[in-house]
Amino acid sequence: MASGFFGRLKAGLSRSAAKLTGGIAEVFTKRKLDDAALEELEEQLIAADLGPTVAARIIKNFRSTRFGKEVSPQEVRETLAAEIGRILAPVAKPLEVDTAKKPFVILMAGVNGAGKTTTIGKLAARYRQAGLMVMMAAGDTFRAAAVEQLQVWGARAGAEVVTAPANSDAASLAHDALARAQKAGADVLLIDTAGRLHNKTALMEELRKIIRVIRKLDESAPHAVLLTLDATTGQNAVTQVGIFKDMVDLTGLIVTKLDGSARGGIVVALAEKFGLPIHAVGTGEQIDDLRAFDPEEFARALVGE
Ligand SMILES: Nc1nc2c(ncn2[C@@H]2O[C@H](COP(=O)(O)OP(=O)(O)O)[C@@H](O)[C@H]2O)c(=O)[nH]1
Ligand SMILES: [Mg+2]
Repeated sequence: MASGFFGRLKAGLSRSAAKLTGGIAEVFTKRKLDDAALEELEEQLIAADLGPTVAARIIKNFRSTRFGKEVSPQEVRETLAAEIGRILAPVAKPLEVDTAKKPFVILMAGVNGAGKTTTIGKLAARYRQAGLMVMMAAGDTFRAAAVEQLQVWGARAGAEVVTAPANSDAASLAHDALARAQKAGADVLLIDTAGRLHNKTALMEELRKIIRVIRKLDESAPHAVLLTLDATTGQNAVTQVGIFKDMVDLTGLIVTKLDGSARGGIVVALAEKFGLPIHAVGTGEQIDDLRAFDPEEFARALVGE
């Protein structure tokens, strides 16, 4: 299973890796590591979405250990993978569901299209497979299609979906859903939300209100506040974390669409900048395309090892 996952992740990240390693090969074919080479490498790292801070740190490391030496692209890749793995290791934390909470409440935030609803469906399936009773709240009440989409995932995963009529208050729906989940003795409640970032104040108020009203039923809820990010948006994902962090106390991230994206490097930038746990990564649209985040494998896949 691990090798299957790695194969899939590697395939998914092949475009990111091609971008990064293609650049490295160009810079380093039979070449001494001098200032010009380091500068070019730094540009490649930034172009691969690792972010300026990570790029600078990697360059500093290369400079202190290899300056003036002839370096092969293979050596550069290995050093990069090791450095990236070190940056990712502290944030790779699976989401632990505390089954003493009945239910363990997960609030899912993120902009439209990031993959919130899909990820909720995948998480629900995973928890069902682990034998947990799962419920979901269709908190994106603005779009009828969003509610239907969650119902499809509910049917697939085997989880009840609590809905409300279109345009009704998301917070009162979340409240109802938690009350029902408590009554039913559910283990996990996943709350979907809208992601209309063009109206930041309204979105912030909505998310905060959801949290306020569910705390009337369970002071300790929500037990996780996750932000779903679309890797293909590149540096924009960094901006989004900043915005959502100001709205709510995020407890972790899920990065989607790493399959076929050329921007997998963004995960490294996110890890370095925020230090928030990265609980899982999305590698496709299917129900089992959600994987625990393994820093070493990710680092190796990213450099095309
Ligand atoms: N390729 C790929 N597509 C994804 C992934 N996660 C979600 N999607 C797709 O992205 C689109 C938006 O997802 P959705 O869950 O509706 O986003 P939401 O608006 O945040 O709820 C849908 O077409 C999903 O199938 C992923 O990991 N990989
Ligand atoms: Mg949605």
